[in-house]
Amino acid sequence: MKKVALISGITGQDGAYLAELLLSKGYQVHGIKRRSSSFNTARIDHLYRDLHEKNVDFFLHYGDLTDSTNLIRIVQEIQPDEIYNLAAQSHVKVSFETPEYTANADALGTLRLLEAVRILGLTGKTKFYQASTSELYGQVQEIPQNEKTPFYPRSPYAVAKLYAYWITVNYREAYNIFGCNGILFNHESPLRGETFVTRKITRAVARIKFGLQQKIYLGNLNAKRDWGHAADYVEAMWLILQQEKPDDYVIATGETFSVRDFVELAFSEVDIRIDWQGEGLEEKGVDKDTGKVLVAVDPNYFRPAEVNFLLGDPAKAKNKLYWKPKVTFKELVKTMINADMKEVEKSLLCQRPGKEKI
Ligand code: NDP
Ligand code: GDR
Repeated sequence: MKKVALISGITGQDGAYLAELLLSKGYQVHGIKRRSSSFNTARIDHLYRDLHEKNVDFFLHYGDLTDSTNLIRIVQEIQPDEIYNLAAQSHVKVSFETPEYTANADALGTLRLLEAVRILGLTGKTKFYQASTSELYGQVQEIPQNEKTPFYPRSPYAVAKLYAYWITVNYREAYNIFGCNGILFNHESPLRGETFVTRKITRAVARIKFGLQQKIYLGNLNAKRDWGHAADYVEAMWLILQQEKPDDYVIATGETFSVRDFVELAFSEVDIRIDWQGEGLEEKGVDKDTGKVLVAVDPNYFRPAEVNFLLGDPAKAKNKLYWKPKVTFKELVKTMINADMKEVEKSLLCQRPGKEKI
């Protein structure tokens, strides 16, 4: 019998990598997707099979984490062995503008899924993975951050995720659910949403290189993050649910870099060297060879409360899960730049008359 997994947030970055991983391991994979007026399945279209074909192992269900009855019905129908709760309003800055919705989807959404498992009497069968986050550490209380570091969330997103973290722990203790938190530090990839800082930078660098954009506006260049590759991190999610006992794990690289470092490295991948001039709001990134301003600071991208520094300690994951990240920071930046350079090239070819149509 194939193992059955249900992934909420399957249309997102992590959902796409995780679905691919679980299919490669022989799982039957079900995903929850939201109804949208435009296509929202671009990241998983390559996994989709016509349901009339034989031996289809990939299924999508319409649903939403704000709709309990829908979640109960899906869980009842699928009877999953494993649930990966990846769905969330995941943008920290946006959560300051939509705090109530973020709490509803990210905090109560987690409760709704856990309740579905409990109400349906699946606590002994269904394992539950919660997508917890390094944002829980917020205003960091110790360096580096591990599973015992106190939390101090700094955004409506992080506060909602704090509830989700503890309700997962609570259902484990109260009802014996195999519920686990993966406290994942930032992880990126060519599939990263375009408004997160890494992808925003790599897209802009590619467009600037091809002359489609003059410069990029960013917020806090000093923020430091522990950045890994999403493909490595979904492997950790799976490992967390394969252990004998449910537990919580920090997943990180153990290295931290600033947004400025990321910008510099991204430009250097396309042979542009950046010189930093000025300070604070006046800081600019200038092309060393041409003198053109390529990076400027726009305070609109500042957050009402910022998380300035994150650095994870993945020792527990290394010792217990035998997990370690494969992709280095430099390789991550290179992979993302190469992918965005190809995207821009492709879009340019499509526009030029007389060129081969793609
Ligand atoms: P994305 O933003 O790429 O994906 C989020 C997914 O959640 C999308 O499929 C989105 O659907 C779906 N979603 C949003 N709201 C709802 C809702 N109300 N009901 C159902 N589905 C919904 O996030 P990532 O893949 O990067 O992250 C996955 C999870 O891990 C998130 O919970 C995030 O908060 C968390 N996390 C991410 C980290 C990272 O660095 N990437 C680090 C730590 C935690 P749609 O496509 O329709 O928008
Ligand atoms: P983060 O990711 O908030 O860490 O949350 P994001 O890439 O949005 O920001 C990282 C840091 O870069 C600074 N920054 C900017 N950020 C954005 N988005 N746009 C800008 O122009 C910009 N300029 C500077 C930010 O201020 C911040 O300090 C991500 C999400 O995936 C969460 O869901 C997840 O939980 C955490 O990572 C771990």
